[in-house]
Amino acid sequence: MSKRKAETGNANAEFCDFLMELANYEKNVSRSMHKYNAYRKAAGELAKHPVKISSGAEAKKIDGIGEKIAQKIDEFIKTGKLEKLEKIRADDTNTAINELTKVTGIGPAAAQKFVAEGITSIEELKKHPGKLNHHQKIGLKHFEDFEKRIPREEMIQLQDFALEQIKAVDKGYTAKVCGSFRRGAPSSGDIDILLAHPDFTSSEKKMPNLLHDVVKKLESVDFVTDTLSLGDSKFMGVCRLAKGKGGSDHCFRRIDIRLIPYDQYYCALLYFTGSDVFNKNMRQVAIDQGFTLNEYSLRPMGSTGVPGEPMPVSSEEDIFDYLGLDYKEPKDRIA
Ligand code: 8DG
Ligand code: CA
Ligand code: CA
Repeated sequence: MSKRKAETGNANAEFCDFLMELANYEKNVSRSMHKYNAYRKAAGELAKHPVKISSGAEAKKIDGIGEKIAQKIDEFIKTGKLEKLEKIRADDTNTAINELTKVTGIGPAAAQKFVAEGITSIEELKKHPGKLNHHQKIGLKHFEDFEKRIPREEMIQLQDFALEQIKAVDKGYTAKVCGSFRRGAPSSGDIDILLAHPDFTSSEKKMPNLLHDVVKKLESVDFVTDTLSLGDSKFMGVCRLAKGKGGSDHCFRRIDIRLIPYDQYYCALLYFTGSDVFNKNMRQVAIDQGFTLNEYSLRPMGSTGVPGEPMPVSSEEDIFDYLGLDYKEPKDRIA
């Protein structure tokens, strides 16, 4: 998941913002994933609610919003702030942990360790390069750039360039930019590319070269500038567009490329298009309908609790169909 705030454009953005701030506190500081998920779900539901909520009681009618969150909404409407958040923000340890987890490669555990050692800011981190692994070093080097969201216009340029290079390696590749970009977001946190090739299916042995050849190509044209990690099927790295008109430099951007077995492409496409709250809800529908859904497949659950063979899937629509759902366009996949 990206570390930046979600794109706005919803009637309840104010409420979503404070719920996400609480969610991040639970994830990074309290390490309570349960509360983190509850706040995130509430924010997701509010984000897709078409009108602005005017009271906690009204919010409570929405699925995923209980008494405690309703009370916070009332407090925020009445006072314009939240006592709990004010306290969280006033605590130096909390703010330090939050700050450090903004660096890609620094999770809550690493951040807490740094803070315990007295490293409490990005500036302090820069004085201790020896304590950082490769991923964290690159994250710190490009910290300011990675904090910036990528405008849609630049996302389109990044997409066009990357996909053209991929096709130049082998016309057989299928490649698509998913994540928030595919959902039509006005800006994105990073570039998420799904890659598939008919030669590689889930019954074949791994074919890491299909991924590695693409990464090498993108490096050779000075698009990919750093590697954070490279495995058989997943590349995490940094890229940058060549100088724009007038020679102005573009920012360094985070890019993820995943190689997906050809027969699992549509389940992966659905998953990596998100949003993650939408995915969570869809997985629950699958369970309710007697299936199990993940980034690889949709499988019927037998009475013994053992999933059966994957359903044949040749489009995202197929997955919605099996679950008895109306198809949702990517732009509508909020929650
Ligand atoms: P953003 O980059 O613009 O901030 O948003 P995003 O594109 O929606 O988020 P992302 O963090 O880049 O993840 C891409 C998609 O992957 C996301 O839309 C849904 C799916 N996804 C989940 N759960 C998780 C997860 O825990 N980690 C990651 N990396 N992706 C996830 O549903
Ligand atoms: Ca993304
Ligand atoms: Ca991503």
